[in-house]
Amino acid sequence: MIQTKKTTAYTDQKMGTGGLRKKTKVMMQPNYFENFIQSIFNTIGDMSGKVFVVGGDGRYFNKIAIQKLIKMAAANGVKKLIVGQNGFLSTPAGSHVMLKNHTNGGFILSASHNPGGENGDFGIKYANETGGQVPTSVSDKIYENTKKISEYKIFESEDIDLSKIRTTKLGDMEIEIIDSVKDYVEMMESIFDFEALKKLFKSGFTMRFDAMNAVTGPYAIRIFEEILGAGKGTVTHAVPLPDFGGLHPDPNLIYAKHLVDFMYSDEATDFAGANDGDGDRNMILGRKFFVTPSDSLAILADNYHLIPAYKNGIYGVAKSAATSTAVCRVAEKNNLPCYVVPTGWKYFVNLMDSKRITLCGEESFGSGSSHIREKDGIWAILFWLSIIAATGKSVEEITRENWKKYGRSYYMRFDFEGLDTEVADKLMKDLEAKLPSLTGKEYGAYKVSQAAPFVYNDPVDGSVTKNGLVVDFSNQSKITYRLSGTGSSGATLRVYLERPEYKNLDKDTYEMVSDLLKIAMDIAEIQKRTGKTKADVNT
Ligand code: G16
Repeated sequence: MIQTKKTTAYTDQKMGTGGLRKKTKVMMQPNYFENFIQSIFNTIGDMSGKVFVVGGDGRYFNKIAIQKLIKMAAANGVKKLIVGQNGFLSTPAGSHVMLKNHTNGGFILSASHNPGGENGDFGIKYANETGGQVPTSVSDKIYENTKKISEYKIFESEDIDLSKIRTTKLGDMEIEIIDSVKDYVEMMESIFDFEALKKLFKSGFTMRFDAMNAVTGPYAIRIFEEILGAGKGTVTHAVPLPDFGGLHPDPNLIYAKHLVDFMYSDEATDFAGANDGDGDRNMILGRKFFVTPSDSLAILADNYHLIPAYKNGIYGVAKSAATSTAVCRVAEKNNLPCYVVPTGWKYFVNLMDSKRITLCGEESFGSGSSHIREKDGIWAILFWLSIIAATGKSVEEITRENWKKYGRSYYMRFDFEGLDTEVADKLMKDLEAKLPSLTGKEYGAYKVSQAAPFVYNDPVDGSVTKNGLVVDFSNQSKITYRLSGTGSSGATLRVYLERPEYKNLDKDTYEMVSDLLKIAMDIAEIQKRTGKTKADVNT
């Protein structure tokens, strides 16, 4: 039976860079989740004939939230939901299911790389018919609706059993429960040469994949261990747990330190990769070697011709403004356009849909292609394995060759976490006001050539987005400042440093950017304003 329930609006349901992300306990407040979902439905309007995909990364509150979502969809007149078995779908697998079935979009319940559990974070990624997260124009409308919501509709019924692959009904709505892994695996098989990868593992090549106790475990076991023959035990932390077993599922040098330590030990495998909570981020490691996400993107772009799906050519590449310029150097030499967008995967979607780009990526450990409209962690690892299989070279050799060919961008990100929101906002506002006065200023060997906010004019829909503040130096070095859009409380200031070099290719990254770090701290008065003498996380 359909019930209409009265509710009171919350005022904090504005989506950030990766959907709506909050503390799990905030999401679990009475009607909080329901209000947000109903506001999306209200924004869509007529729900008749609509088909959506639903899944999540298995974190705490997922099961309850998915049942609520199913019952609300039925009550709001949705025609059909396609739901991952047991409620599981990685973000890339979800995007693929959306595109494959020509749906109206979908919901991936995940706070991505943020920690899970009752005291962790929960999130909702809402995608439209593009298979990618909605543009700001749509999320703004949803936000307006969240502020005036007064009732929501829900179907009163028993929970739906999601454990079996089958088709069932709730009221008039059809529910198709699908294998969460199968479609994704088929897509990967259509992009990469799996026979070549099988040969690679047969030759004795070793790898470790860390699923960080999150959603990619079952995908990775199927692909790496069962199909490609990488051997049992290749996939670690393979069972998705509601609290990710206490791991912070962000595959970087800090939160996947256990994997980094392993790869710098004598037991190291030839290759290692890790994914985040919902499977869209990736980290690439070789023996005693870490590949920065910016370098990884440049290397993928330089080797697209080795992959069956891209061998006939790619349209172009794109990166976020905070990502290093390495990929654009590759693009330039290969006569490909290189677009620079604000942080947030949604900005790549228009470029893919209009066939302007094929490959794209970000410094935040995300890379992907137009096979879907989200970044894709396992895809990135298969891409790297394919380069290794085709060239017979190690991760380190491939990376060093790329530096020799195109130059090396020494690159680091420094995060100042847990800041008071007002302090952080004021820091950015005052810094922006100060930017024009910086041009021409000299800081030791560094001379400011330009300082301005990053402004993006979307070539497809004409929208204008301002995100981040950029200080460029005459030696091509760059400082970018921005506030994170994925936190669940307080503010995080991210400071991104890049120093391109064409001769000094074997230096220590931290040493190479330490002068820039001092300049960045100084220009933005970080210590004075935040009390922090150093960043909380360096990646
Ligand atoms: C999300 C977006 C990414 C973006 C990242 C930025 O990632 O999908 O495109 O790069 O947020 O995070 P922040 O605003 O904290 O720098 P994810 O993996 O969290 O969905």
